[in-house]
Amino acid sequence: MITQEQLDIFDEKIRGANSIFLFAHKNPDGDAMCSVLSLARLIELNYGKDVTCVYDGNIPDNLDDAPLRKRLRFFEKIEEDTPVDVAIVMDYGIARNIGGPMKFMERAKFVIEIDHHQSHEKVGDLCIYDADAAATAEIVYEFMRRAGWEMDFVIGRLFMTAIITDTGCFKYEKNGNALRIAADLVDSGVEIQRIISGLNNKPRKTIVTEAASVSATEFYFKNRLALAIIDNKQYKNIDGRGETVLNLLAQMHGVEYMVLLKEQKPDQIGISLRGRGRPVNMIAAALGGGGHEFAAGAVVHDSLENVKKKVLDLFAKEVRK
Ligand SMILES: [Mn+2]
Repeated sequence: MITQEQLDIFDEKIRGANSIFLFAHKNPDGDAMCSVLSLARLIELNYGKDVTCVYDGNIPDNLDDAPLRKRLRFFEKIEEDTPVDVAIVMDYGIARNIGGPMKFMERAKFVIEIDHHQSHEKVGDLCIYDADAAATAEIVYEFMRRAGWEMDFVIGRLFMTAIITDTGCFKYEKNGNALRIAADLVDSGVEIQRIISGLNNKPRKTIVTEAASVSATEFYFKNRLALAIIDNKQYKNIDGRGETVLNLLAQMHGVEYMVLLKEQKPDQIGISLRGRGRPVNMIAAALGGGGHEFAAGAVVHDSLENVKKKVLDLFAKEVRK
């Protein structure tokens, strides 16, 4: 629930700011990126203020065609001593996920956070948080409505892109809100099909690598857990996520848990976990990560072999329950 007090503080701080920075988690996904870009444009449209949008890590290739994509600047390209009056950090989960833009947050006079992650760690002076939102963009949309801001078609497309990516095309919606917002956006002229085909533009090498990883999937616990691997040699071919791998595994009969291990560096393994109606966030937490109930992840600094054993040991306890 967005309160009048939150609206008032936000309004006062934005009005008084000359330098506003927006960012989300490192390696932004569709929701992280589009939440930042939609709020940036809303502030420009409704307050006439210029904002700076920054990121760390990589943005997946399939978001190349998203509106305003070019407005995001790599954090190292910003001049070191740029003052920050207000920093708005979005869709980040825990502080460690913020990465490079953390330095802007640390020297900001006021920090606003907007998030929907279950593993949420409060870092801001003003916290706008809703664990029931299927995407951070949903909170931005609600905030916009409550504030009575005007929006435009570009903002509508950004909202839809965020909702579609974070809900996996509405599969992971948590209540009717994502659908209600989407319905309003469709009424205003946003075309779901066009946004989805805009997102279907991964490089060939990514799909080929993801398909090969699926072919080599290993199965455990009477086929209830499917585990796929992308080794360090193949890792450069994917956009950092390997979402297609997890989506394909989730289509297999009988599979309840999906695990993807990505060897980002020889001793650094990215772990993506998905559960079909089965929580996986506590396993991510046990590995030092976090996320959502049915979609979570972690990064562990150890060999691929050791991480695989660790993950399977954790699941063994869970599967037996
Ligand atoms: Mn999100």
